Amino acid sequence: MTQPRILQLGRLLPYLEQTLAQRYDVHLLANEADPKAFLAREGASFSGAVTNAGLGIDGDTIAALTNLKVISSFGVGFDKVDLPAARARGIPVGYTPDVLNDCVADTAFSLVMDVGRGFTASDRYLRRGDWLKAPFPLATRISGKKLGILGLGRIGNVIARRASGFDMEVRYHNRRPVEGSPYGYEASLEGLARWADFLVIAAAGGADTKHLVSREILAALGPKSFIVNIARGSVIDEEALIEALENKTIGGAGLDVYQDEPRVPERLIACENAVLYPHLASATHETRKAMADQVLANLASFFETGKVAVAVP
Ligand code: 8YV
Repeated sequence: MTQPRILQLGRLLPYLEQTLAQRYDVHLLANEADPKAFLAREGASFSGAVTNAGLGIDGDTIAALTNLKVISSFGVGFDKVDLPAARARGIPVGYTPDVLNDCVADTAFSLVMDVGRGFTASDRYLRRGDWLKAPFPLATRISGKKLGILGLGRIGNVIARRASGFDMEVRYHNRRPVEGSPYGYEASLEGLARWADFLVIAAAGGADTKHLVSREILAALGPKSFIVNIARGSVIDEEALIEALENKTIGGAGLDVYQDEPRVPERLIACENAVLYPHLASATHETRKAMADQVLANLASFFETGKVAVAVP
């Protein structure tokens, strides 16, 4: 039996690339000098496409893959996958939720701690030799504080659980209250921002949440409170955030995601009251292996049963 032909849009974890190559006839689109011409020539030969959350797959690519039957994406976010285009042709989209919840929540908490206490800033301080001149400035206590979560979903709930270990009170804002949730619901994001000492963004990216954290929300957060984002850069108005950091109208920001990754604005990099991680929330050996296995399981189950194991609803 001939192996299904799979289009791999960009580079993936070596383990995932190797296993895909053992199981399928894989072609890496990123190797093509002229991807459009390649797709026009050979697009019809692919029955599957593998991508990741950062790359996604756009409508033109889906259209060029005229015999595409399945998409398998490495990541929980699908804001860069043209879902309407896939749905219009009945193409299921596999993704990798849940397996990364713990590591992403750990990273959210690291950012809460780091932006509040200034841990990475203190490391720079020591290495610069500044400790020899004066003690590191006092910071903000974490334990017992108020943690607001925008987006109490799979990851938001794990972040809330982490907060209980720090005796923090948790409230959240979603479009609707989550039935049976032990956490307090704030009907408006502005109300949540006003209440919170730390506002953590855990909402999905995409058009529905674009710039939800606006200038007004940042003003409601105020100069003693902090924002943390492990979701998508698009959820925050980055220009308004930079202004708030520069003018110190918020206490600080802990960020793992940005509007135009991996490019981070120089003005943001210059903000000492920001902690900046290079989109690493799920980047552990254990979690990335689990994500890769889910990508493989989604494809395998599709080719065996016609159904993707874990598909975007
Ligand atoms: C991805 C992520 O691993 O899962 C997501 O949505 O943002 C990360 O965990 C990263 O984008 C690689 O594509």
